This record gives sequence, structure tokens and C-alpha cells, in this order.
Amino acid sequence: MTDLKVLYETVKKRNPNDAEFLQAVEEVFESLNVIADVHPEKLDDDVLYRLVEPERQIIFRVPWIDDQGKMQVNRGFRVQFNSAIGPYKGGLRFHPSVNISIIKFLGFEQVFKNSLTTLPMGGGKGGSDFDPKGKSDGEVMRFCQSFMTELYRHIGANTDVPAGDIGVGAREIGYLFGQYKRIQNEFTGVLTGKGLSYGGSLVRTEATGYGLCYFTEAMLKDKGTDFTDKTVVLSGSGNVAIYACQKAQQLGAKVVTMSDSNGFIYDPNGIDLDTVKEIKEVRRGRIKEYVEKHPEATYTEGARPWAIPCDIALPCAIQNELGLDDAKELVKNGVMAVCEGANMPTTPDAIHYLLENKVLYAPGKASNAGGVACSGLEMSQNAEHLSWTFEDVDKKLKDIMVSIFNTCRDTAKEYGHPDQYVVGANIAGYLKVAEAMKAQGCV
Ligand code: NDP
Ligand code: 2IT
Repeated sequence: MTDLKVLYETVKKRNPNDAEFLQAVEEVFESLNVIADVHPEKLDDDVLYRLVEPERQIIFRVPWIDDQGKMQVNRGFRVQFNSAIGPYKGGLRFHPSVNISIIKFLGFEQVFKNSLTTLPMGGGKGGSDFDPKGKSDGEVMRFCQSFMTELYRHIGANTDVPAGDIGVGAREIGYLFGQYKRIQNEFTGVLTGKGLSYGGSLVRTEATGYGLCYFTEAMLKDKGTDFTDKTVVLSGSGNVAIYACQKAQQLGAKVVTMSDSNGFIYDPNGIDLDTVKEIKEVRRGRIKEYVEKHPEATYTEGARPWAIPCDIALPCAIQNELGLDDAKELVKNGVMAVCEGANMPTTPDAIHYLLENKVLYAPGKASNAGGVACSGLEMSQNAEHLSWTFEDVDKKLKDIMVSIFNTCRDTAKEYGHPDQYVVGANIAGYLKVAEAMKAQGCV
């Protein structure tokens, strides 16, 4: 049986500067230790030593010309982590903080997440330290074209299918797709999150936020309650946050906060999502502009929303945005559930604190899997050259999220950690990938 401590030291030695990646590996290993206690025969060296090493890591130069005619250079990444159960699949993040550690942590988590969806998708992630904020459409287009001029040779509908993440939405996917098609002379489902006029799927825009609420609803129902009249504190104001807010409101909750990297708004009357959408989706503005239209709301610069009392917290912005002090504040204010829309938003000490205090905690690799699940449905529609209706896709998404919740709950229970969905998610995600890796031999 693998000694996970020894393996973790090996991973640390091999990735000495990759704090986020090591954090993600450590969390998974904590759950795999539970397998070691109950079913040690299910952990073997052959699988584990390969699981923590990406199959392929691509780093490339992305030169582009800005509006002043000046040459700019960014760094591009694609980490193809694991293809045991399907083509590599996962988003692209364009954000100045992007580095190899962040892309590896996201790719590693994606392997387990995609496994949980039950759809045939391996795990990968990519991106760039390019910052789309404040850039013109022309600059974003030239950057995307240059990025794809290298990326195209590494991807394909049956090889690796990128999608959006932070800083990559419909506009960027359009430019990336156009350039891929031009270079390859092939109209194929090589990216997901495409526009509806060229092969995109209904519900993909809403899928991560809606899926998060479907998962949370299943979890609440399991405890005999639901979203009705619950106060929700939410971070972020991007794609995931906006549609999480919309679905939570539709399900009867009152969402009182949203944020961006500058600060957060608190509207005790409940967020007016039309105003947020106008600021964020139409004007690409800042969340503080909300209070101009809603003077009853407050804006707090340089802070996160976790000190606002709530029943449910939905972190939907970025990794490590909810730390131990925030968790203490949430618990003090009587929070019932913390469900992650973002990837790894809760720090390890905060997760432990929430679990010790009996807060229901849903890890992102389970609760935000709706985005990639809907991407899988987009791939199916592309493969059969058909488009399904909104109701059809929404129902499939909901069924998938409920089934992911059931898997997390049942696996956690089976392995002696009832209500620890993070244990259930990691174990269930791992077991499927491990079986496929074993069956395929030493590759
Ligand atoms: P967007 O780019 O649409 O939105 C990102 C949001 O996070 C913005 O409000 C942004 O504010 C905020 N943010 C960025 N950096 C920070 C920071 N350092 N501190 C506080 N807030 C910050 O991205 P998405 O909504 O697509 O992604 C949000 C999260 O959800 C990410 O963790 C992503 O990995 C995850 N996710 C996304 C999926 C998808 O389908 N899109 C699927 C599953 C997970 P600002 O405008 O100031 O930068
Ligand atoms: O983190 C994620 O799951 C995503 N950004 C979505 C990936 C996808 O391929 O749709």
C-alpha cells in the first residue's frame, strides 16, 4: 500500500514552489487516507504516483500588439493532467495571477470533478497571465488569436476541449474558436461555452451558478430544509456569481452581497440582479457602481463579505478567498452551509473549522461541477450535430447535480465520515479514475 506521507514528500520535492498545487494535493490525500483505513487494497503506487504528475504541461510565449502599436508578451499554459476517462477537459483562465502552480491545482481538481459528473471527460486546465480588464475588444481579440496560434496544435474535439474560467467568457471563446477554425479549416466542438449561433449549448452560461444551487438544494433537502427565506452571502460578480444569485433568488432565498476584487456590496433588501448584470455583463464596470442606483445598499472597499450574517455562504470568486477568521465569523453568525462555486475558495484550516462546527460544507469539485457537466452536454450536442432545448439541458444538469450530491453523501457515509462531502467527493472521484488507469496499464 502507498504511504501517502512519503508520496506527498515526493510531490513537494518535485513541485517546491507550487503552493496552490500542493494545497489541492494535500486535501485529496487527506481523503485518500480514509480509503487507507477502510479499503487499503484500493490504493496502489501504480495509480497514485501517476495521478499527481500531469501527463503533459505546455508553456508558451504569447506575443500580441496593443492599441498603441506596442508589442506585448504574455505567458500561455495548458496542463493536460489526466486522460484516463476521456479527452482532457477544463477551462482557460486569463488573470494576472496565473502561473503554473495555479493551472496545475485547477487541472488536478478538474480530474476528480469531471469524474464525478459521470460524463467521459479527463482533466486539464490552461490560461495566461494576460489581464483582459481595461483592454479593448481589439486587444483581447489579438491576444486570443495569438494564444490559439500555439494552442491549436495541442487540442481537438477528441483530444482536449478547453472552455472558460476567470477572465474567459463568451467574447474570448468566440475569438479563440474563430482562430482555431481558421488555422485547422475545421468546424468542430473543440471549445465549449461557444455562442448559440455557432454550436454553443443553451444553459452553459447559467450552468455553474445554477448547478451550485441545485447541489445546495439537494444538500439542504437531505437535511429537511431548502432555500426558502434563507439569507445568502455570495462573493464574486462574474459568470458563476451572477447565475448562482439568480437561481438562489428563484428558489426563494434572499441574496444580500456580491463582490469583486476591489470590495463588496451589501443590500439588506436583496440584490437587484438586473443592476448587477447591467454593470458587469454590459458595461464591464465595477461592483461599487451598484450603490449609485441603490442608495440603501453599502459598498465596503478592500473587504470580503463573510462578516455579514447569513444562513448560506456561496464563495464564487477565487481560490483562498475564505480563510479561518472568515469561517469563525460565519460560524459565530450561525451559518448552516458553505457551498463552493469557485475552485478551492476555502483555505484548509477554514474547512476544518467549518466541519468541526457541523457546518455543511460542499467542496467546489462537487458543487461547481455543473459548468463542466454542461460543457460535456455541449460536446454531446456537437457530436450529434443537434441542439437540445433549454428545458432539456436544464433538467439533465439538475439530475447530474443531484446525482453528484448523492454520490458524495453515500460515499462519505460508506467510508465512515457521514456529512463530510469533501471526503465523499475525493474518494468517489478517485475510485473511477483509478480503475480506468489500472485497466489501461502503464501509460
Ligand atoms: P469571472 O471572470 O466571470 O468572475 C470572477 C469574479 O471573481 C469577478 O467578480 C472578479 O472580480 C472576482 N475576483 C477575481 N479575482 C479576485 C480576487 N483576487 N479577490 C476577490 N475577487 C476576485 O469568472 P467565473 O465567474 O467564471 O469564475 C469564478 C470562480 O468560479 C473561479 O474560481 C472559477 O475557477 C470557478 N469556476 C468557474 C466555472 C465556469 O464555468 N465559469 C466552472 C467552475 C468553477 P474582478 O472583476 O475585480 O476581477
Ligand atoms: O472549473 C471549471 O470546471 C470550469 N472552469 C469549467 C470547465 C469546462 O470545461 O467547462
